[in-house]
Amino acid sequence: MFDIIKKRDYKNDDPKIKVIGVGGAGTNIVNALYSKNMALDLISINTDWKQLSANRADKKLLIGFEENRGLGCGGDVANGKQSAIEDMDEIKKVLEDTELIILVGGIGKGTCTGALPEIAKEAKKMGALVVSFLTIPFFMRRMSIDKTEYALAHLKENVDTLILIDNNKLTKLNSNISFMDALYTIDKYVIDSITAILELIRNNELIEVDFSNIKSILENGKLGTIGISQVSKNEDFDILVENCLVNNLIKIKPKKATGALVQVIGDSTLSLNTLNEIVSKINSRISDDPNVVISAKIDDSMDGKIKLVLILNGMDYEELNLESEKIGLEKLRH
Ligand SMILES: Nc1nc2c(ncn2[C@@H]2O[C@H](COP(=O)(O)OP(=O)(O)OP(=O)(O)O)[C@@H](O)[C@H]2O)c(=O)[nH]1
Ligand SMILES: [Mg+2]
Repeated sequence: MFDIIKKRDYKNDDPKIKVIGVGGAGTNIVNALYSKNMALDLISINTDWKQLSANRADKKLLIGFEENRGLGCGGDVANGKQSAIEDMDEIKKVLEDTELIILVGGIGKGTCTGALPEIAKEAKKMGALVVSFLTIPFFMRRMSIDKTEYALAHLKENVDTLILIDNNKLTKLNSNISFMDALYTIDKYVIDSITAILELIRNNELIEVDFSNIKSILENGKLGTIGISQVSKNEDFDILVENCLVNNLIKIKPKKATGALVQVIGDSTLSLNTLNEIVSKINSRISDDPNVVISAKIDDSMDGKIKLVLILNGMDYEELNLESEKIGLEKLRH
């Protein structure tokens, strides 16, 4: 167990943000975020000492040593859950004094599936806004489906906005994709999304949004998705919006979205008209009376291009198409 070794570069009134990776997949993503040097605290929580010792997070927490001697959970969900409960006092210290907690991990084995819902529960209890990025495992075995059901059922009440990434979709899109490329694609999506959330919170010179605006969208947001897309400013903005909605890794029904966070980034020629046009295209694609927060930023390096970050949520579990009517979504609705 180590203390925070590096204080991130917060301005005084910045909301405190922590990204917490849980288990192998989650801590790998935290590791990749490290080199981006963003103003957030990076925490890795794992039952596997070897993986943790090679990790570059600001704080690393080994949990469940009594249970498994630092050797990981070996896919045992009960062990992952028990590991979190055993070390909850240490976990609470990590969660303290934080406005936004982003939990990251891969469902399918023991640590993340078992421990992450317990960590989420505590984070919510402590009053943080909790957003989670989770990958759904390849459904090669019944056991993966059971674990997915377990994780989703236990997260439902304890996460404000849950962003799922379905590995099965990835293989459907490209059946020849190598395992390494699949992991890379997923990791990149999560990293780009976290970067976009951070940008949205911290850098909006043109139209400011404050953290409470953002919180009003993400709070109790159920299922969410993030799309990022870029076009040249002379292109059709339908394409810009459509590319944000066609999230390849999980199929969404935007018409059900009740909340939208919109960020538009362009060079200094970005006009109010352009913003209006983009927002009205988004409005026509989502539910009738959505809660929409808009922010805009000038970045001269965009040089004639327009970038859109679109976070939607409020979609219910019924709207999930997990490549898996196979999984008992019925169970999750109650
Ligand atoms: N995207 C991504 N997925 C990964 C990575 N490493 C593992 N996974 C997947 O994430 C799921 C969970 O695996 P791990 O994170 O290794 O499991 P764990 O939570 O550490 O659980 P235990 O090893 O049983 O303690 C599996 O479906 C893996 O295939 C990674 O670096 N990136
Ligand atoms: Mg592991």
